[in-house]
Amino acid sequence: MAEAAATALDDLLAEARDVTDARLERWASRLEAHYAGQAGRALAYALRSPGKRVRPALVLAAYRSAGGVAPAIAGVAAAVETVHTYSLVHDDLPCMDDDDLRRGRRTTHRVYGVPTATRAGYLLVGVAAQVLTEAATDLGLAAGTLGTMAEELFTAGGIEGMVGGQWLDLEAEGRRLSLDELIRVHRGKTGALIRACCVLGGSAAGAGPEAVAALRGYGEEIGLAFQIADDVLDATATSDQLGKTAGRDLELAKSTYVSLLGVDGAREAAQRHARQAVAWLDAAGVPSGPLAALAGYIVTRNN
Ligand code: GRG
Repeated sequence: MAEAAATALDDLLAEARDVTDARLERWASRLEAHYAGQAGRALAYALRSPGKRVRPALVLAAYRSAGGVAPAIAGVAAAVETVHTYSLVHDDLPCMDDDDLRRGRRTTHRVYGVPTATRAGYLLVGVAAQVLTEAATDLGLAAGTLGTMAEELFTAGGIEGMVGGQWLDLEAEGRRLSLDELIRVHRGKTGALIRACCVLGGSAAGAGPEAVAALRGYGEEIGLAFQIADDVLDATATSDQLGKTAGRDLELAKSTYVSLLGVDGAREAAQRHARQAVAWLDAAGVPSGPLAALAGYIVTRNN
């Protein structure tokens, strides 16, 4: 039984990688053709970088838990991944985390220079909107549904979500945050986009308000758990395992779950939020199988 569940999770993660990579490859080729020179190459380099595609897996699982069956949901997954990719390109810039390594390769600005990588990051925000619009057309969604989904995705990526959380994170470097302040940073910087994956999946499937609320609650909890697990990995894994420089939080004197609660305390907190995530689905009668498996993976992953 446990073996079958592990295989199903592996299959879901592999499928999310395959279908998202295929969509992103299509956009990378188009953009390379459209923007001659460095800009097009930098955009394509970023879009082709091999991520784990956890966010796409959440979109697929949330969509199916709400009864969706169309393969074109891959386009919605690719739209979220495009926003995530832009955030990684900018996060690695010298004015932010100043990193050389991402997803096992040189960061975009190390290859193409800071001005080009900065421009490529901004351009990806508009590309994400195009990817989402194309997906909505492929799925045959009504304009109102696309509007709701676009609002969800770009609010999550904006000042009330990812950008706002990153802003707080940058301001907090070298300062000890309280747990409540840290939760605000994590929920914005990482949690908001992860929550959006779950809501977008539900909306694309035409889920009702109760199911969408449960998916939002699940996403909120699992988004926080994801960043707590990231804090643990930064402190315990190697750069080879992570494909990015390990130990950066300590170097940058960042407050993290590990600095506040220790590795064991952080692991326990991540597990608690993963359980709370699944409880949201169970309470609303939303089928939780693949989403529960993803919750388990998110807090036990080793990269
Ligand atoms: C202008 C203040 C300002 C911000 C711009 C840069 C930025 C927006 C936001 C940064 C958001 C960020 C990088 C949050 C960290 C999220 C995170 C845990 C990333 C790692 O995700 P994984 O493990 O990585 O899914 P892969 O590579 O597998 O996709």
